[in-house]
Parts: sequence; C-alpha cells; structure tokens
Amino acid sequence: MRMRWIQQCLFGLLLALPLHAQSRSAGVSGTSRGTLTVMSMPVECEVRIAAHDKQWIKKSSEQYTFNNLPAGEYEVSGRYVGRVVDIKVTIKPGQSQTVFLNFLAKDLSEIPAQSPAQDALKQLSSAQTYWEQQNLAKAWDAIQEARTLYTDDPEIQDVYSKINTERNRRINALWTSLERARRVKDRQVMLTSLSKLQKISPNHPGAQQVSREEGITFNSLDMMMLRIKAGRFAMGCSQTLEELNKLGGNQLKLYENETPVHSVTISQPYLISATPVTRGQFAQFIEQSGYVTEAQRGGFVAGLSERNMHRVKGLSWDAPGFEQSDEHPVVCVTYNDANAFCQWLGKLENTVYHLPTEAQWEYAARGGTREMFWWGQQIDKDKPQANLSDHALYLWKKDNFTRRQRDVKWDDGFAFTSPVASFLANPWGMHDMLGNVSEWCRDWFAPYSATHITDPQGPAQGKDRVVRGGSWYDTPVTSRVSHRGGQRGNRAFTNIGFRIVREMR
Ligand SMILES: [Ca+2]
Ligand SMILES: [Ca+2]
Repeated sequence: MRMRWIQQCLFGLLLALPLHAQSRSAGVSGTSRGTLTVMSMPVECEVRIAAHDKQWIKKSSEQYTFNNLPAGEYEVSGRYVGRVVDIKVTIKPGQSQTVFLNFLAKDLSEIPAQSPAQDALKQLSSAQTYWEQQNLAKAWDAIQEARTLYTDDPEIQDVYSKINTERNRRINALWTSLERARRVKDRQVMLTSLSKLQKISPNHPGAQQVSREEGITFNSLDMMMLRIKAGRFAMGCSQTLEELNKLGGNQLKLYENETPVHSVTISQPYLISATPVTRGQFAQFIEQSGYVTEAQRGGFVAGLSERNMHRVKGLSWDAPGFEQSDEHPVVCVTYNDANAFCQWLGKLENTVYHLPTEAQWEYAARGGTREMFWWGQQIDKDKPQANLSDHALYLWKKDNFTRRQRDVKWDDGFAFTSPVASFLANPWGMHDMLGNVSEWCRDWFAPYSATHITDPQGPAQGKDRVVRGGSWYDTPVTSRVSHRGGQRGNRAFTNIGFRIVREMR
C-alpha cells in the first residue's frame, strides 16, 4: 500500500499534473461496454462515478476499476481530505480507460508535511550536505534512503548517480591499495585502507575476507578492533636518564616513574580499538543510553585557559571549546564515563569491554619496538608522526593569551584534536597511541616493581588512574611510549579520551 502511494506521488510530481486528470485508452474487443480504472495520488481517497442516473462509489481500495460500464459520458469525482477533483470521461464500447486523479498540488511545498515524499526531500538535502562535507558514507546512506522513499525523482537520481560513481571509484582505489599493501606486506597501509573501505562499504566481500584472515573485527559501532597476540615485552623506559634529558630539562622524576624496566607477559590475546573512541561513537552511547557525563553533572572539567589546563566550567564532550567533527576523539570524559561507555557497549553486544590495562596499552603502543617513540628517537620536524603540541597550537595561544609561549618549530596541522587515524599507524596498526588525546587506562597509578609480571592489573587501590600516550597539548617528552601520567578518575580534560579492549572468549 505504502509503495503504491509513493509511486503514485512520484508519478504525479514528475508529470507536474494539474489538479485534474490524465487518461489513456486501450482496445477491448467484443463488447458494448467498457472498463474504467481510476488511479489517484494518494490512493486513499473516495471515488464516485455517475452516469445514466446511476452512481458507483468505491472507497479505500488500492485500485478503482469499474467493469462493464455502459458506454457514455461519466462524471468522475474524487475526494481526499477536503480536496475534490472532478473530471469527465467518455467510456467507449469495448475500451478500457484509465484516469488519474492528482490531489496533490504541483508545488512541492504543498505536499503534506508528514509524507514519504517530504522525508525523501529531507534525505536528499542531507545527502547533499554530507557530499559537500566529503562524508561519502553518510551521503550514501542518505541518498539510498531518499531513493527508497521516492524512487523516480530526477534530482534524487542525479545526486545518487554522482555519489554512486564517486563511491565506486573510492572503493576500487582503496581495494587496489589494500591488495598492493598486502602483497608487499605493508601492514600500516593495509589497515588504513581496510578501515577506510569499511567506512564506505561495510559489506565489501574482499574486505571481509581480509579482516577474517588478519584477525580484525569491526564492532557494532564500526570501530576497528585489532587482535593483539599474547607475548612478552620490556615495559618502561629503556633509555638512560642522559638520553631522556636530551629532549630538554632534567627528567629525573619521569625517569623514576618509568623505571625499572621490567619484563611483562601478556598471556592472552586481546582485541583493542585501533583508534581512540570518537565523538560520533560516544554520541551514539549518549543518545541510546541517556547517560549524562560527570562534567555535564557539574563535575570537574579542565580546558586550555591562560597558560595551562585549568578548570573551565561548561566544557563538555559535545562542547570542548574547540571544533570537532564526529571523527575526532571524544574528550572531556572521565575514567568513570569511559567505564560507563564500556559497560553499555558490552551489554549491547553481549560481551565484555573495558579500558586497556596499562600493560595492554603499552604493549600495543610499542608494536614490537623499544625506542622512545614507535618510529624512533625523535619527531620528524618536516613530517610530524603524531598530533602533539606544535606551531598551530602556539599560533592559537599567541592570539589568545597575553603571556608569551614557548615557540614550537614544527607544524602537524592540528592545534587541538585531529580526526582519528590522521597519522600513520604503528607497526601493529595502532593509531594515535602517541599524541592526539591522552588515554585513560584501567589501573591505579603506582610505581613499577622490578620483578617479572604476567598480566599486571596495577594495585588494588590508589588515588589516580593511569593516563598514557600524550596529546595535542603535550611535548615530545610527555608523549613517549613509556611516559606515565595519572589523574583522578572523576576529572575530565579536553586532552584526555580513551580506547577500549574486548577480551577474547
Ligand atoms: Ca598539534
Ligand atoms: Ca594518544
């Protein structure tokens, strides 16, 4: 019924029919009577036809066909919500006539506010907006929806064909790049292509096959979850204090926190999100659960103010004080908020999610490397490998603060957060471990002990939760892979987000 309604709507709009009728006839032989079929837009109308002092009435039928009508002139009268369309039609012997009653005006603004046609136009408009924002995945979803609602509209068809062409071009390019990366065993490029491909074509059969082979899954929020193998690594700062001091200043305190280097065994493989949780993913949690973050309940939240991170009232995950798209990592969330997210997602998928333990975090962040950063011992100033505190932030501070800031020579392009996976992944495919946002870990913060440990969980209690990885606000010193920080679990910051782990069962 609904589809007919829509098709007839379309038919009428396309032809831009006036408020009367269109008719056609076809031969029916061997009879002195004729047939009249009445189509209408919408179908749920009342149709009366009258002739020879007789009247026929039909209501609420999908198609109004009047068989065996004596030849002659007929008055056809249709009624729909106060609108009346009257037309005359001649039934000829042995012929079949169709008339079309259009109750809707030519002007699109006169389409009823609550109708599939209106919904389709809204979807068309969203598709165009997403297209302009270069969000191909969302543009595709919107135009598909518009087409379902409103099949034959020429503008919808035009926009669909434009999006479809670009989508296919991108899918082919990504698939080519993915296959090439696999051939030359470039896991970073392979994962980046796979992740992008998943966004625009979640059911791509080739990509699904590759995911299975590589131990990658995409969860219900489309997060790429990477399988990290069980293994053993040296946790902590493997550099000497002298090497650490070369990054500037006396770093004894950091050095003490990050030593002694100790051997850690990760006894079980685990799945970890390749990027921090994005603002778009967090928004889905908020929308579906009704959860209110601690900052929104009046809790402590800090942002950039004067020179440093200070308490700034009113900041929240959806208003962190700088511009973010759905692809940026969520910030202004506390350890407790991050845990609530994990519990919600676990329930949704009937599994268990939690924040990574500090050891799980460092093991994945190192990706098999032992340097200060996974890429080596320093930042490449011409092509920074991560979103850290840089010239872009310096320029922002210069315009906003009166006190003079330390100049930073390189520019990574982002003063604040960057869309996740804007920088190259580490050898295991992890994005944004170093830089972008610092990340909540599961453990209480405590000094390291020298002994070998299997699956360390941190102490049973403490004051601060571990925060790792460095952010847009951090210098290279505090963005090293072994750098450790801690914060109260009920405090939120504009440079701290989180990523999640799913245990493999
Ligand atoms: Ca930056
Ligand atoms: Ca990070």
